[in-house]
Amino acid sequence: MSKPSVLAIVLAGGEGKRLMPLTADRAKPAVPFGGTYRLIDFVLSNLVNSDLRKICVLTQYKSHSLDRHISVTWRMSTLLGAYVTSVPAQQRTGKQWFQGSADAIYQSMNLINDEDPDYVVVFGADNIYRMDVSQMLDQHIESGLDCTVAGIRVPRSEATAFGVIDADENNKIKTFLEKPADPPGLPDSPDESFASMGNYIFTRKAFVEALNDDAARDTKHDMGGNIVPDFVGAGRAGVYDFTSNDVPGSTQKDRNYWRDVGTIAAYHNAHMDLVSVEPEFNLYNRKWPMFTDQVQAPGAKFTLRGNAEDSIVSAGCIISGGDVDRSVLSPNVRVHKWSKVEESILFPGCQIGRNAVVRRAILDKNVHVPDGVEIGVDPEHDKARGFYHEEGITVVPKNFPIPSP
Ligand code: ADQ
Repeated sequence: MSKPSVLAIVLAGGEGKRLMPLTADRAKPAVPFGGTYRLIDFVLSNLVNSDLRKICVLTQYKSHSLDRHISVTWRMSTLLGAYVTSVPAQQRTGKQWFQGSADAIYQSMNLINDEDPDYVVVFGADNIYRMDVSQMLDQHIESGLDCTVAGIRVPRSEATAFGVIDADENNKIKTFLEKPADPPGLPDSPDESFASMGNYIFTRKAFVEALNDDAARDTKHDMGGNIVPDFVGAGRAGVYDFTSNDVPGSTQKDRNYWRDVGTIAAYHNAHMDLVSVEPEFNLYNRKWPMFTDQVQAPGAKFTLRGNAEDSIVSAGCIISGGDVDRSVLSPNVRVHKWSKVEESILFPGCQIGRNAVVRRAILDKNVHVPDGVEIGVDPEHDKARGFYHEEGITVVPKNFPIPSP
């Protein structure tokens, strides 16, 4: 059997309002993660590792740093039939930006027509996980259905943020409720719901028809709100159970890890997992590598008894006499004498002065903490200085000028 042709579309237009101020200047998929990555690197690495190499990334909101990251890091060879291209909203069908995620694809229909694929893979750009997409594609093709949705069990209390799936024993979806106020639990586990991961595979012809039908109707033009329920209503949708996914090199612990890092607390938590001794999400699996742009910088340097424990320290950092504990340092960070950085995430170019304290904080790019300044020690003081503070975590916006004490 000849290999099916597949076009992958990555939806990367999300604003990420709940990640403010990290999304004040960049789209959510461009938010840095794990020291050197951006959120979008995870879905793109999964697609490329799964041998899906024709990829269009649909962008919209504050897409400059996202576009730059994609063109610098992810450019592939069209000669080899492999490409990752970012496609900004183009107002092709009228004088408006994309309405919802389905409209984003409808307005970019030329990409599907040009590539002429048998199947279209549509994935979100915001989640941290490792997945062999070819296993989901195999199930989709074998089922003969038009739409397959990836599903994962989540705590019922969190399921209001997701599409909730009820499927029969043959994985055919019976009902799909987008962000229900009172999500149903599972028969074998009432405190859990079966949630859509926002990752879909469609048979091309049926997908194009569904997008055209939806465009002609007065809907929200949303993938989870409209397109998927349409396929479910027609009895043409199945679910792919993410727990059956098996990625080379994954450990029992990091198998089926999937996180939405859409809030500051969830984002911080995911980083604390990365620096734990046995993390749930293992960045060091060389059989399924996560790719990103590697900065041109020398190795991290530790001088004057500078120390880092249970931490990720990226290239170009210098820890001169400071103490770093359970933290993630992006490239080119400086930590000076007698300072303390704990349970924090420091974006590129941050500098921590002498005798400074940074605790349970996220410092966006190029934040310079003057000598003796404390961040994350007194929440009221943090707020008074114009920092964000929520659920015990302080966030200092990009380039924020912090006065000396
Ligand atoms: P949400 O994540 O809330 O729920 P949405 O805000 O549409 O849905 O984001 C989905 C993806 O589309 C994200 O990657 C986002 O960046 C992107 N996106 C949103 N609007 C876009 C636009 N106009 N142009 C381009 N890209 C856009 C969805 C599903 C739920 C599912 C969760 C899982 O609707 O059913 O449970 O994802 O996280």
